[in-house]
Amino acid sequence: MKTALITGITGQDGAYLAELLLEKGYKVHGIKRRASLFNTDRIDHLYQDPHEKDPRLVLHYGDMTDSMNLTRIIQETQPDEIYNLAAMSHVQVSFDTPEYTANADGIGTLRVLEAVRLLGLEKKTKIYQASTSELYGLVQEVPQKETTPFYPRSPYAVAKLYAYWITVNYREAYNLFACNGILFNHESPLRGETFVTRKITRAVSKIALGLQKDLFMGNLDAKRDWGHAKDYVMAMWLILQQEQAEDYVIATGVTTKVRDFVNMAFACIGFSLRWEGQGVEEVGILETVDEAKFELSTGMVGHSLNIPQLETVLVKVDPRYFRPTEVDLLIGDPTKSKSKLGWEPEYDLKALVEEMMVADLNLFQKDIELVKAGHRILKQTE
Ligand code: NDP
Ligand code: GDR
Repeated sequence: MKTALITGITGQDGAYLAELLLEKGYKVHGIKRRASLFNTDRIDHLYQDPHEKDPRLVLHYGDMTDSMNLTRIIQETQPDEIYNLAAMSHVQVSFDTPEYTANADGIGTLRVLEAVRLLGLEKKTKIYQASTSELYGLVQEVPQKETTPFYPRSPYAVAKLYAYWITVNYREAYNLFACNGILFNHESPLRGETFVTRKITRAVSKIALGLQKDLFMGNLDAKRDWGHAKDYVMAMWLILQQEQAEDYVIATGVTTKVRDFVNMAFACIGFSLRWEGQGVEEVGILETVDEAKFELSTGMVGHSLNIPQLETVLVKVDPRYFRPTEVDLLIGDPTKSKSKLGWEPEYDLKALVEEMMVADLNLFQKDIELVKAGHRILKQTE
């Protein structure tokens, strides 16, 4: 039985990867942070009672800023594969917490690599580093591939640039099997609530259910190459199953504007928007409603009173969500991963948006029931 250690197991990718590795018969160790509330929602369905004999999923308290802790966990678990997914992963928040981001995302990666080296595990342990398309930043070349020069545009991306190169350096200097997966944006119903796709699918679901009036957005013109997290964790695993340690771009090769993601989410509930104005003045206005689709998607037959009136402004721009430096265009070239890893994504963007919308509509429908029964107070704004 192979043993894997996942840092960031409580995050979106950690949850999908843990599920995949358990399916493949691995023993999975994960590092979680101590928090004042439980923070394991995404992996609770995988939980195994530690009192049972030989549980295949084991969680350890730890933090990327604590090298002694990381070294001890690696020594105790003796992993065949480490997936270093833990990071302060929000680009905008990294402008508010640049030093912490550098420590956790940049030096944190060094701590993992150095622990493997110091423990003499160079020949045993393979390391996957969660690198990112944010490294490309200011456009140098499109589509972006493994050889495209980097130009990071945020404290997050700069920290990840250090992590990328220290991974390459440990591979070259110490012959570690250490690889960067340069993953473009990937989303899912498990995506953190403040990333743009999930923010949109949650808000559109709440608007559909009459729980929210409008949606405030930042830069609607940014373009992203969005895939599904489930497809992307498969690529992580494939990267560590190769003979040679190499770096790979994982992307769909299709780019879409944030505004079009908003349109696609509203289309799932039968709404079409008309966009007027420019920059901070831009608004998305409800132009038509397909009532049959609305009723089908929300299950609210006979309750169509929740449908806002035509010509209502549903989307506004709030400059608060603009970043000091933006990444305007990301589009990846997955040729190498397709040919060398045999990786093929199963989801396209339409299927991804639909899955996220169905999940969020379900979530808030359940919330409404809990509120009605007096078990929960629903936050009106976020
Ligand atoms: P999430 O933000 O959903 O998850 C991040 C994980 O890291 C969480 O488990 C979080 O714990 C943990 N974490 C954060 N800081 C620390 C710390 N100091 N010590 C220990 N654990 C910590 O990210 P994703 O799952 O989306 O992404 C996984 C990785 O891939 C990240 O490194 C991200 O930067 C990178 N990436 C993501 C892409 C994407 O589109 N999703 C694209 C390219 C790269 P907690 O739950 O307690 O917050
Ligand atoms: P990103 O993801 O910065 O690409 O990083 P995010 O979803 O936060 O932003 C994507 C684009 O949408 C624009 N945008 C908004 N973003 C947010 N969060 N909220 C808004 O209201 C909003 N309005 C417009 C942003 O300006 C940006 O252009 C993600 C993270 O998962 C990183 O960890 C990962 O490395 C990269 O993807 C690849």
